[in-house]
Amino acid sequence: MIVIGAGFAGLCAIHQLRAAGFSVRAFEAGPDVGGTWFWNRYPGARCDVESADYSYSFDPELEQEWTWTERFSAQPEILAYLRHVADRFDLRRHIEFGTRVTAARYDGQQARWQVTTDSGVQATGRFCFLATGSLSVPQLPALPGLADFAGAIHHTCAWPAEGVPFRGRRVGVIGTGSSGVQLIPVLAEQAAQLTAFQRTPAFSVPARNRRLTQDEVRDLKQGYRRRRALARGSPGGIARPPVDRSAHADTAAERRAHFEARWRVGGTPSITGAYSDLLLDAEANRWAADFVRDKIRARVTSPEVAAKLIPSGFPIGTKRVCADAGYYEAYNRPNVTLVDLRATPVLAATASGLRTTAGHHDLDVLICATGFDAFTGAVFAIDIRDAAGRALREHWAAGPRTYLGLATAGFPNLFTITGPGSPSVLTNMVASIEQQVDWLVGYLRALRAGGQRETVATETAEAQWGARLAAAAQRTLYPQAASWYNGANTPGKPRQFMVFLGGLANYARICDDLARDGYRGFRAR
Ligand code: N01
Repeated sequence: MIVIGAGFAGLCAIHQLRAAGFSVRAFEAGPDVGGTWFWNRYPGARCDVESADYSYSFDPELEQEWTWTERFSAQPEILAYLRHVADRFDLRRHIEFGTRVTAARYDGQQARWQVTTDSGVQATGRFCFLATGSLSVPQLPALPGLADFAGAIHHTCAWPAEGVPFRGRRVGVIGTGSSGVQLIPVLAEQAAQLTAFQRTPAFSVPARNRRLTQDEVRDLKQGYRRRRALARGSPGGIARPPVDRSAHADTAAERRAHFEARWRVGGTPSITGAYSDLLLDAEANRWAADFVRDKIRARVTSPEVAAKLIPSGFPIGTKRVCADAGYYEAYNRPNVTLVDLRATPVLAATASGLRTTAGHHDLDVLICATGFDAFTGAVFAIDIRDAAGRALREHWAAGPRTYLGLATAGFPNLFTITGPGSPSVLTNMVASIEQQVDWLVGYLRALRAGGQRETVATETAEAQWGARLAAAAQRTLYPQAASWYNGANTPGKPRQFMVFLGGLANYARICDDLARDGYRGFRAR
């Protein structure tokens, strides 16, 4: 088995494949394990899924020996966890670090993948797992003059290990998505002057992170089995049952009280998960959005600044809701300025800052919190070709085509973990990763038992899955936003909703039914 990537998905795949008796060789571009959690080490980086859910369930001893300290773990703790997992299960010996896979070619005669790396290493394996991450290829803004900027430029996802000094400096942040929203309040406390360049205001809700008490840690450790079962049976892969009530079932006062109660609890699903139809019904969505807009107004002292921060033009939740700690309050500080790029667009970077239509902003450091070429960026970074030499990039030219988000017609023995077309980013990623890896390992065991060495998704299965994905998206409000869920954030990318919206439990049921039905949709030999 070839595994590409050693983040949550890669480590899980290595562990489970090895446990099933397969030999594994893994490649990781970074110098250590961690993937997303290795690279996104900007100040304030923190998960928006609760620590207790955002962890592996495959080993009860691991659950008992690891102690999460906060409700939502910060990046250093998650990275420490992944390092611990790699060491505890002796996974590192399978991984070649600092080695980027540049090409993968299928040999139809041998039924094997041949991969090439930037260090000149070649390897072959019967199956190839792309554990390359949904959000791992950063995007820099295409600004004229960026190369002339004399100060330091950093993307949030390529943060220097030694950190970046901000004290006494004039710092600019472009981008106010999840990364910018986490970073800005931290930088506001350190920088002499912070200028946030905002193109689209995000909806952000308080994370309400806090340290876990000893009692909570004890209860968590005692309750893991129940918690995991609940998470697996839920749409989001988290141990909280979804709300099964329409927003229309409540009066305006009841809704307000319900939103208020959930606002006090905090976290990304607190508002958009408050009712079952908030992402299906425009009016219900507006009630939720207006509630958050009122909260933003209340959090920002200047009505002019608040007006710039109020999101509009897309339903709440159709671009990812951010979870913050003091984001809006940061704009109440005298050293923080908000630049609305829709009113005053950036014209160019200069040697000493950014020029907008309203004037020049002097900067010593520029941070790009400008997001990722999501889902397909990391796949296309590898020149993947089928036995006839046809590139996966060509097969996906009009948008990614997958069966179950796991496999692609014409590309045998190649699997994407949390790939386009799977529930992935709209669920707890760790739960989704484990479900997919376990299911695939089950399939590979079945193939081995049957003496089969090749499997490929059929064109029909792939087309039907694509139609199902698109139909599911059309039933929701999601297509109304220009987001990285549908490729709109990447210039030139085809617009296609890339997430299966049926939820994790439903998806797992579909996968299990197909398995019982002889892995319908795959052709094996
Ligand atoms: O990236 P984003 P992110 N000029 O794409 C702006 C996960 N995550 O790194 O919306 C000016 O969301 C862009 O503006 P617009 C999470 O799933 C999770 O913040 O395209 N601005 C937007 O404001 C998240 O959704 C956590 O108009 C430009 C921002 O940059 C995903 O990662 C923390 C621009 C990009 O926002 C990505 O988040 C961090 C340009 N040329 C990340 N190009 C947590 O768990 C882009 N922008 C909490």
